[in-house]
Amino acid sequence: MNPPHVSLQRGVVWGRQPDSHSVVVVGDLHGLAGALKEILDRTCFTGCTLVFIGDYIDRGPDGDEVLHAVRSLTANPSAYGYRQVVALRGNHEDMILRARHDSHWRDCWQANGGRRKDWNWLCGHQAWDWLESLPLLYQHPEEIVFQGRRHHLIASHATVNRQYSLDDQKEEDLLWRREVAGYSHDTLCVHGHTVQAGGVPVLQNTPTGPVLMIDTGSVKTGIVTGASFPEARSLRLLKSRD
Ligand SMILES: [Mn+2]
Repeated sequence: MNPPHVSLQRGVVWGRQPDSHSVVVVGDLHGLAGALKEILDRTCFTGCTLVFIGDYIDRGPDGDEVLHAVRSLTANPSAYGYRQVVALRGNHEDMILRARHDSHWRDCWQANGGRRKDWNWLCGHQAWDWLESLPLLYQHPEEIVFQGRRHHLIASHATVNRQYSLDDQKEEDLLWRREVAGYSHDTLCVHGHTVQAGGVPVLQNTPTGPVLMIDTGSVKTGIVTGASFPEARSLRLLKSRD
């Protein structure tokens, strides 16, 4: 059943149709398994790299199904026609992990849309260690093309902090920080965590570099976005075929 304010779920691929030289970064899902299915229908068996930005659970109706799908995809990406699948940890995963051991965090998790069936899925599938093992930061190994220029691509649930090197980012920042500031002019930062109320990704060209915010609201708007970027090497390949 959908939450009362979401009558329709949509999974939208933003940018170029992915192929084997693409990376697709998927925003906050919050239990919208129907929207996830639409994104998977558009991206599976393309050979692309798929990166989930975290927040699989809470608020929406089917966090257990989303967890199941994300874990299956990360365990065996080639079975679904992906080059690689990476699932990052979001602040809602952080809350449910802390809620296991701490009643304050249990209250916090419940107050933020915690759902018993997500908890039950993690218990029933003995998936707590898997959830805890999820990384906080993704750096794509190839340069991508964004707005006609080559960029490095980094993705994390909340925002990176350019005070620190990428190897030395703080867990608290990557899970919770809302301040939007680019990392460098040749790096595209892709983040979730902060809802973009219009239901479309929002690019912020900050004085320190570009940041693309891709949490398109899920349980508020019904829209989950997968942002697709071509690798720079794919354009070289296209040119050499001309
Ligand atoms: Mn979220």
